[in-house]
Amino acid sequence: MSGMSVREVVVRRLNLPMREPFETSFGRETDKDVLVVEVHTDAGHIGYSECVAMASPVYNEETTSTAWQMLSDFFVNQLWDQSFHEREDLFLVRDRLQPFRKNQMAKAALEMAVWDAYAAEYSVPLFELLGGVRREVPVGISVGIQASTRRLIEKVEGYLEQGFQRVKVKVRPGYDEEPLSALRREFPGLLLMADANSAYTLSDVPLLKAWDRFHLMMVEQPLGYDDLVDHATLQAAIDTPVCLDESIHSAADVRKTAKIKAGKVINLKLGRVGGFAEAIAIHDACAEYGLDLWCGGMLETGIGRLHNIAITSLPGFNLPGDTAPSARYFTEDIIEPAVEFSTPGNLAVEPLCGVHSRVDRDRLEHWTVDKRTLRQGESS
Ligand code: OSB
Ligand code: MG
Repeated sequence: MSGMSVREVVVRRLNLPMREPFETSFGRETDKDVLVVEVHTDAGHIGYSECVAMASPVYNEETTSTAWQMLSDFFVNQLWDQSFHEREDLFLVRDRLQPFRKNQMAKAALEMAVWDAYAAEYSVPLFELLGGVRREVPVGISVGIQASTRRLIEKVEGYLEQGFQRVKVKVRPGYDEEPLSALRREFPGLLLMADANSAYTLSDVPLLKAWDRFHLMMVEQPLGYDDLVDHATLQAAIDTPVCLDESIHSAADVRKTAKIKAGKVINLKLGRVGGFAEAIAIHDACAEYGLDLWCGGMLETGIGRLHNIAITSLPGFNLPGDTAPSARYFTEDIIEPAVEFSTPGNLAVEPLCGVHSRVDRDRLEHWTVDKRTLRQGESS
């Protein structure tokens, strides 16, 4: 057999309405401006992935538009002379994209679509291809900033009734102690955590130290998005475990985190780390250094959601992730059936040979606002 090769790549831009706005310390998202990548193989299979870059560069430096441009101008071209026989060959996609600096979300979109296509071409469940073992994974919920504490309590009550296994609240200076103490008062035994999306600085150490009284599972990315050193200073000063999100792009970052004790927990996002190959390396590094690990989210459509579930099946993911069911985000997802709880608070890891069988092509087409097909030899 000559192995899998790629015939063409289709990049789509979608505009998908969200059920409700999601507010963080860096802004408010009301609809999804998102790329979906399709990798078409010579044998006629299609691998899918979602690019989690946001409309504006507020979480990281990428945007939907820059990802579109990186893919069309630089990344897709790297696939034409590659062929994929064994699982090991899939790691070469990451290696080929590595000389280009940053833009991990754009790289991840292409890399994951190749893994997804390989799973389809060789009829192997994607979660097994990744090294997964778990068949059901626990999930928590990430709750955006709310208009009032009363509203927050109501929302959390509803989520707990649905079965979510832990609650993460978004915080920022001025919206922190009040919601956290209200939640702790209302739900004494709740697995509760806070995500600051880099909204604090070292001058807030006394404030963050005072949060020890809330017994949070962790505080996520309290300090600079590009920092590890100050997080180490903070971690030494507080009892609450520090979790890193924005600061982690590679297994090397995980090693540095462990070395200087910048945190005790890693939030892994496939897009932020450049895709599946690096995610596996990060998983292994967390096990090696004894860091806790869970899978974060970027308000994904069903395509990204199914990939998050697949990676979470690896044995080292030891805390509930942010990958909630589709209905938390969309009235109508672009996959059918949507992601739903298998049992309250848990998602089944289905043995999907790539996500193609779940993609609703009509809905995908319906929400597509722009589309570009790239083929070998055709200039962009
Ligand atoms: O920091 O984890 C984050 C959403 C968009 C950008 C950044 C983050 C988030 C979330 C939501 O917290 C996670 C989800 O429900 O997908
Ligand atoms: Mg976060």
